[in-house]
Amino acid sequence: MLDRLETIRKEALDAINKAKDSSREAIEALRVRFTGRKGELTNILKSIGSLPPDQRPKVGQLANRYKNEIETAIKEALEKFDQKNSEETCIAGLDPTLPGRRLPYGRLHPVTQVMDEICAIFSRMGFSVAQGPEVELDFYNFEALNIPPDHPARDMQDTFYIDDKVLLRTHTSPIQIRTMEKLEPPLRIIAPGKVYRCDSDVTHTPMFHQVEGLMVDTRVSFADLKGILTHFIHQIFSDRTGVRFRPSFFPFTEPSAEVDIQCVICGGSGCRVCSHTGWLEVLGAGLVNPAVFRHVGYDTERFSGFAFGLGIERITMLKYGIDDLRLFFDNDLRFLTQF
Ligand code: 2NL
Repeated sequence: MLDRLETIRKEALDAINKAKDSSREAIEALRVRFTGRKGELTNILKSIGSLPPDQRPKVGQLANRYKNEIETAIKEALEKFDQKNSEETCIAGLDPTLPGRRLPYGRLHPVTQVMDEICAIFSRMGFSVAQGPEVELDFYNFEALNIPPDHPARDMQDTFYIDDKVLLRTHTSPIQIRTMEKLEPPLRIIAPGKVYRCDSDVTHTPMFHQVEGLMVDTRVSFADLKGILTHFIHQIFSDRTGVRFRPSFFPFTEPSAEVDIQCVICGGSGCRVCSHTGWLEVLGAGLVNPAVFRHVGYDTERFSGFAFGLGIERITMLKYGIDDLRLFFDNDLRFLTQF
């Protein structure tokens, strides 16, 4: 039995010595073969009980000593193998101990960021965000807004028609018409979204983004409109930005106004961006034309309201000093990651 132990010890240490450079698996296999649950040395330890009593202490001591010796040799062989392996990898230009590369985070498009910011400003003033379809009926896009059949906006040159009654919405007003059909006043909503116009050049894209707003209640006045829009401009630009309201015309509002801000580039002294006027047009607005209320069944004697609309790309360009609309649509990460 003692000879058998000596043989196993020698075989094991030789085999470990040979396997130490080959693979982790080969070294692991030797552990199984010699000191595993059914390993050669383990079997001897298990069979000690059947030996004559006077041999048991000697064989037991020796078997345990060799078992420890073999286990230590295997442990060292594995450690050496791993160390050598990682040293070679490092020499090959790879350091497996370095932390992994982070996956690049995506980010929101600047137009989306400004759209979210506009929604947040109006949310704080009690407006809810409304949504609606991009493929619309002529009724919601034009007729209910008091836009006459011969209006230039209805022309094939300006609007994408799907058939004579169905089109891509040219503004987000149809969202507000649909909301008014469903809900009674008082109402305070903003309607952000994509809009489509058959127009494409340096300063126009066939799809762009708009936010419209609508407030309806008893006794809503032009003063409410001025207060809300002035606060909005002070929030989105700066509370030192000058604001002015100029008379204008829209079929869906009466009276109507265009809202200018003091030029954000030159501060009002005159530059190329503001065509040397010191002012920039940023919003269209007005008191809702009673003709619109009649289309949605609102009582024009009891209720009045204001509405406004603005283009998000334009606001984003002014806010960040971007001079070319096409940058929003190129999807160039060198541009998009600056915001
Ligand atoms: C502009 C002008 C405007 C509205 C949009 C509106 C909506 C309803 C009723 C009445 Cl449901 N008006 N929207 C009103 C005035 C102006 O947008 O220049 N947008 C860029």
